[in-house]
Amino acid sequence: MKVVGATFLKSAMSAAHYPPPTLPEVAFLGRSNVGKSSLINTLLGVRGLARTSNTPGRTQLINFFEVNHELRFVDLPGYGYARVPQAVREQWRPMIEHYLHHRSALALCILIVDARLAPQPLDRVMYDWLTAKQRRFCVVATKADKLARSRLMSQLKLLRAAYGDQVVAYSSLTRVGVEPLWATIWAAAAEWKAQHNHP
Ligand SMILES: Nc1nc2c(ncn2[C@@H]2O[C@H](COP(=O)(O)OP(=O)(O)O)[C@@H](O)[C@H]2O)c(=O)[nH]1
Ligand SMILES: [Mg+2]
Repeated sequence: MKVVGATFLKSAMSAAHYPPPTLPEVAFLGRSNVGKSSLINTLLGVRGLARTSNTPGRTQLINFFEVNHELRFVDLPGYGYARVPQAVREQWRPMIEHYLHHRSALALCILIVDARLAPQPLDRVMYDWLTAKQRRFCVVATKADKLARSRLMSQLKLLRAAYGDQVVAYSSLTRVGVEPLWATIWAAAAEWKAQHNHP
């Protein structure tokens, strides 16, 4: 798909501030600093739309972006950053859980993991949770450019053993994985539209 227009829509903390659930949404999840903002920016081909930074844990709101007036990207706050104050961490869980559990517009979740690391406990928690909630989701292993090919292959094997065969290798630097990820997004959005009698 060609992205012709991607705009920031709004930030929200609670359901009252979500946009109306009129378009299929793709939600992005991952530990702080995993490369979530970079992934969103490279998918959309817009630099700096989702803010990339070296100060993880700062974005503690749900950010909505609209793509081609056809679907929305939802940037969920990153988890697992130790330096986030306890009070903020306690807000995180109900905020994310409410969105993931109740949002009718949610067509696909993208769980982003670090290609270099063994399955991380918090990622497994998210994986189990998405599985239990029967949400449609895929797992993306980003920063793939940081690994030599043979090492990437062995890491993918490890990650696929934990998360299933659908783990996609991704890099915001080389853009490897952009095409297959868009194909997955597009399929999920089309299915959502068919189920919701959307034109
Ligand atoms: N080499 C490489 N660096 C990346 C990649 N994705 C993100 N980064 C870097 O990792 C850091 C965190 O990225 P960011 O997108 O802000 O992570 P977020 O906290 O999950 O949103 C930044 O310094 C990025 O430049 C990638 O695919 N390859
Ligand atoms: Mg970010």
